[in-house]
Amino acid sequence: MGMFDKLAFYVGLKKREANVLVIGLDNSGKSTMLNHFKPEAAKSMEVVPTVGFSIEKFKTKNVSFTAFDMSGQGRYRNLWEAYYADCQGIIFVVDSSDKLRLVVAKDELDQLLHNPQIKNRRIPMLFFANKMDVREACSSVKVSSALGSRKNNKQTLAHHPI
Ligand SMILES: Nc1nc2c(ncn2[C@@H]2O[C@H](COP(=O)(O)OP(=O)(O)OP(=O)(O)O)[C@@H](O)[C@H]2O)c(=O)[nH]1
Ligand SMILES: [Mg+2]
Repeated sequence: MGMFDKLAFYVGLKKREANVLVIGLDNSGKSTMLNHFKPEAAKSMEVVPTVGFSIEKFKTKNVSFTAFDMSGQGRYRNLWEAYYADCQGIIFVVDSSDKLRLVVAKDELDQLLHNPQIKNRRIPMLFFANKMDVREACSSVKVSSALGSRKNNKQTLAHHPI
C-alpha cells in the first residue's frame, strides 16, 4: 500500500477521508494499478478499458480513500475536470513505454495544472511511471523530465513495477 500511504502522509494529517483522482492517458494502467491494491478476493480477473469512470475504496491506517478511476480515452477526458474541485489528491499514471504519447500526457498534465480548481490549491500529486517491465520503457527520470515535473508542488514520482 506504499502509494496510498504516501498520499495519506500528505493528506492524512488533517483529514480522515480523501477523494483521489486517478488520471492519465488510456492504456497507461490506472485500473490495473488500482486492481493491484485490492484484497485478493476483490481483484478483477481481467481489467478492461474503463468506460467513463469507476469508484474504488481503499483504507490505510488513518485515512479512507475514495479513488476515482477515470477513463483516459480522449472522448472521456473532459470528465476529469468535473472532479477537480472535490479531490484532495491526484495520481497521474504514465505509460513509460509509450514514448510517442509522452507529449500527449504532458499536454493533459499542463491543462490540469492550469485549471483554476487545481492551480490555486496546494494539492498533492503523485506521478506513477508505469510499465517499467517493458524493455524499451523510459526511465523514471526521463518520464519526469518529459512531463517537466515541478518539485515545489509536493509532487512525487513513483516507479515501482507492478
Ligand atoms: N507490461 C505491462 N502492462 C501493463 C502494466 N500495467 C497495465 N498494463 C496493461 O496495460 C493495459 C491497459 O491497462 P488498464 O489498467 O486498462 O489501463 P487504463 O489506464 O485503466 O486505461 P483506460 O481505462 O482506458 O483509461 C492492459 O492490457 C494492462 O494489462 C504494467 O505495469 N506493465
Ligand atoms: Mg481504466
